[in-house]
Amino acid sequence: MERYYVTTPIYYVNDEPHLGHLYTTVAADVLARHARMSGKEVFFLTGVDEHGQKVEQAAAARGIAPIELADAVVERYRSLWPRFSISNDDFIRTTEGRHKRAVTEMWKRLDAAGAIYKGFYEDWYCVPCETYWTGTQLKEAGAWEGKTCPDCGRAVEQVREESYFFRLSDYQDRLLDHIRAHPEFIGPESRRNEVLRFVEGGLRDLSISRTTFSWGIPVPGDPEHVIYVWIDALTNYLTAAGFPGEMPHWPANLHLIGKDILRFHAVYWPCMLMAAGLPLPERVFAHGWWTVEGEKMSKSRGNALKPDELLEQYEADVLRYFLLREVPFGQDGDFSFAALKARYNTELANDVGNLLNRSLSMLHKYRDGVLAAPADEEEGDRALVADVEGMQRDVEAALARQAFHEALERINAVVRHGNRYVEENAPWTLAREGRDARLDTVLYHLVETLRLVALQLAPFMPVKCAAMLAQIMNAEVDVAALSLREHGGWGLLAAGHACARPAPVFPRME
Ligand code: ME8
Repeated sequence: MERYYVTTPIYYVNDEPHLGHLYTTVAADVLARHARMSGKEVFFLTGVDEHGQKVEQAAAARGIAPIELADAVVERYRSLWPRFSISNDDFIRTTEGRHKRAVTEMWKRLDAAGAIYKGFYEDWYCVPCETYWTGTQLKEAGAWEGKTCPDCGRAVEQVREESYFFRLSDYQDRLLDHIRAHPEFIGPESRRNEVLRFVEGGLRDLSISRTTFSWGIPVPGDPEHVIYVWIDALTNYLTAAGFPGEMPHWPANLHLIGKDILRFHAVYWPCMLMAAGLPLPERVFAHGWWTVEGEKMSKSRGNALKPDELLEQYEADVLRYFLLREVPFGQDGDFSFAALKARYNTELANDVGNLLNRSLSMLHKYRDGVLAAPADEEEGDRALVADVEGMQRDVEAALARQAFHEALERINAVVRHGNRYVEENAPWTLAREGRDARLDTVLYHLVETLRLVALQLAPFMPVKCAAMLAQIMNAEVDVAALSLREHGGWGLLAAGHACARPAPVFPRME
């Protein structure tokens, strides 16, 4: 069976879950659900990143031990995801024993390959970003005068300490070769170019241990040093796959991340894997950044949207839909309640909801809810069937490129087609004129279109689609067990099948 291994980043426990975390996780969930429906053996991983100076400091500020802080925040993530129908197969914590073993083994392999040496580290460090900057980089960014972080603008501090280094520079050419030979390795295209330019500019060896704090995994044989949090964190993708044991799921098919952590995933991570003699992930895709009502989300502004609070006002599926529909995946976007309501009312209430409601209402009004076999197909019927079949191919292709917005737009096009088809065929006139065969054909085409639309929407809105399918199939439908191969063919609804009475699935938002 074909495998599909997809990951989200593991989220820092010094922060509470917010809209950005939800975004990546929902996107990965849609791909995981779609891959399962396509018959693949899916491994979908998410989790939390618990080590590092930031966490140590956040815990100290609250007067608790780092692990206490981590335990509390982990629960926030763990309890949140099921409320958004997130179907992850594993949830990793970097404080788990399996992860410590994997990171320790990773270090040993890098060391055995001659990729690690001890030296002195003299640089500028941004604690909140956990990023090191050279003096040159600060000058280039115009941040030298104020000694501020080019990314976040906060103060950087100078450090000189003994440190282990990873020979990143040794892998520059191999990495360039790999990126050039595998155009699909980094997406979207603009990010790929960004990484190419960065690597072509020259890679500097990377400091990969710290002695100034202790909340981390110790360097094997030198416990004064803890392993740099990014070496620790990136290795999670291997840990969950079984490293250093058998890894049936590795290499991952897709690391889904935000653009903020692209360099770690598309430069450091592949070089580490090359050094350790392990295969590289197939693809890293970096999506864009959400602002909220035009403003950057931040702790200091206190405007970070909390997913659990959003649930007090909106259904999870509606949020899932909006996040993936509103912004072309890969670009930045703005979250606003006005935009959410507009999208919902236009595309879900007016288009999908209306098509479902009017189709099932007419079926009940004219045929007591029972479908008859379609008779003489006309040009317009065939066009609708062709559009539905085209949708199935196009959605598949769009999701293979992580183009969620295109997939949803394609599904919506079929829904609009369905609503046009109702107007063009005017079933009320067919009923009045007693054109029974024609009426049966039109009603059949409508319900079958709706069934296949619901099937395509199921990875995006599992709960809403279960409600749609419950009415269409007149039975409870387990969306997790849907199969595109088994249920995706046109014409599977049998003559004589009775649909349930319609009940609004997408009532208008006022
Ligand atoms: O970076 N818009 O964890 P993190 C969109 N622990 N996505 C956003 C976002 C926004 N405004 N803000 C955050 C870390 N994200 C590391 C990862 S992986 C080996 C280690 C999302 O908690 C986006 O996916 O800071 C981003 O990459 C991630 O949250 C960063 O989460």
